[in-house]
Parts: sequence; structure tokens; C-alpha cells
Amino acid sequence: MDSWLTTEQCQAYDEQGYLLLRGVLDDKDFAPLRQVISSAIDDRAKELYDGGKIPSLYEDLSFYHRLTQILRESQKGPLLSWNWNREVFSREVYQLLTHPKILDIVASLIGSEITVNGDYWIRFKMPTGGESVFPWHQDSIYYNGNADSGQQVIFSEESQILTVWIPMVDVDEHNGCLQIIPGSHKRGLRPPRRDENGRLIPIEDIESWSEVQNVRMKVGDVLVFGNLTFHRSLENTSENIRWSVDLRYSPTGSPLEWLLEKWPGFIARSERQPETVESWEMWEAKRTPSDLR
Ligand SMILES: O=C(O)CCC(=O)C(=O)O
Repeated sequence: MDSWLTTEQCQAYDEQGYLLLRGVLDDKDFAPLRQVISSAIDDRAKELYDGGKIPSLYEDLSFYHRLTQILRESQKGPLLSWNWNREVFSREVYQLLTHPKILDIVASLIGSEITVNGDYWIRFKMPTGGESVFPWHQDSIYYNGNADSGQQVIFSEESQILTVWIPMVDVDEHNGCLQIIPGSHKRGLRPPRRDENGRLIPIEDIESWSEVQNVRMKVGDVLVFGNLTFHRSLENTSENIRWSVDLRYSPTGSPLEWLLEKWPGFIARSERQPETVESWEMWEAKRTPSDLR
């Protein structure tokens, strides 16, 4: 099959470790997911209200403002994690993961035997919320077991785990767009240390490697980057939540059993064996009730 991306785009990805694609998706691609998020917000609001943590359900507020208001009510620390996975596990997430345009992009970069892993996230970066700052990291650092506890360390340095990062609102440096160090993937997996908040950060001065890029994006744009590309996002200083989705893909048959064990995924596309592609029902059956609780 012909590559959906041009040779120049694929070369730019190889050189820079990331690629920004404009106007890939349109609003109707997000509508079903917004519905799922909206109903997840509804569930959380009811739980918090029933637990006496918030004084109102704020049902009259919009999708974009309801959660901000709910979280503002609580000065007692974070009521919710800002990263949602199981909360939004749904057919709609499956549909986005298997969106033909997204799979075409992924196929151009990693080939047309594609496995999704279940490590996808809807992230809501709260206005002026320090805890939703994500420091510089390579995704592979989070795929290395728990080195601190003496557990076996598993390196994904040699594997391809492609992230597709999709904003659901326009993003720039005011609301915490992603920042990237171009070409940083070429230096391999770098050793991290823990900062005062226990977060993994690089030991080296990686900002001296090349100019930090602010990846400003409009709704509909798509950013792809690899598991060795250094990236981060800073504080959201705007008035509104920065909503985004990140999805992850690898060539089918990659030695990533440990990852798929933790985050069951599915075969999303196969040119060689199309009959192996897995449906939403098959993916749903792989996730255990305890994982989804
Ligand atoms: O969405 C963010 O702010 C950070 C996301 C990220 O680091 C990732 O997708 O690997």
C-alpha cells in the first residue's frame, strides 16, 4: 500500500522524532468522544456530590466548564486524576483508535501491521494546576518497570511505540501545549532521576541539545512522536481546561508482551492477515472488570 505521508514527511519524522500534521480530523470525529467524556464527568460529579465533596452537580454548565467548576470547589487537593483511561474505555475510544486517517498515518511510519496498546489517555490539564505539569520525559522511561523497587527493568528502547497526540481544543504556550526537543530521540534512552515530587526527570541538560519547540495546534491537527523523543507540557495559564487525547501504536509482533499484559490492546490493522483485526467486542473482552473498576 502507498504511504499516506510523503517521503519528505517520513524523513522529517525520522530526523526530528516528531511530525505535526494539520487538519487531519474534523469536529464530527470528536463528537462521540465528547459524549463519553461528558458522561464520565457526570458520573464523577454524582460521586463527589453524594460524598458531600461538592455542593452542586453543575448540570447547566458546558462540557468545557463543568469539570473546572467542580474541581474549583475543592481546595482540599486533587479530587480526580487528570488522566483518564478506564473512565472513558468505550466503543467511541475504539473508533478513534481505529480512525482510518489515523491508521494511515501510523502505517506510513511503522508499517501496516498495527497493534494498539491500551495505554491511551484523555487528559484534562486544569487551568493553573501545577500538578498537571508533565516534566521532560521519554515515554520509554515509563515502560521500564519499577527500577526503584528492584523489580526487573524492561527496556523498550529498541521497540517502536508511536504516540498520536490529539488536542480537543486549540493549544499554545498559554494552555500547556506540548514542547519537544527535536532530534532528541537519536541519543537513545537517557538516564532519569527523581525530582522533589518523585517525578522522573532527565539528569542531563537536554534543552542544550537543540531549540525547544512549542507545538501549537488547532483542533483537527495531529502530532506524532516516538517513545524516545523528549517532550513535556507546562502549566495551563488560560481560563479553560486543555483537553487532549493520546493514543499508542506498535508494529504487531513487537516484543511488548509485558506492556500488553498491563494495558491490553488489539490488532487494529493488518494487510497481511486482515482476518486477525480485532473488533471492539474483542478488545472489551480483554479488559478485566477489576482493571475497569
Ligand atoms: O498531554 C500532556 O500534557 C503530556 C502527554 C505526554 O507526555 C504523552 O502523551 O506522553
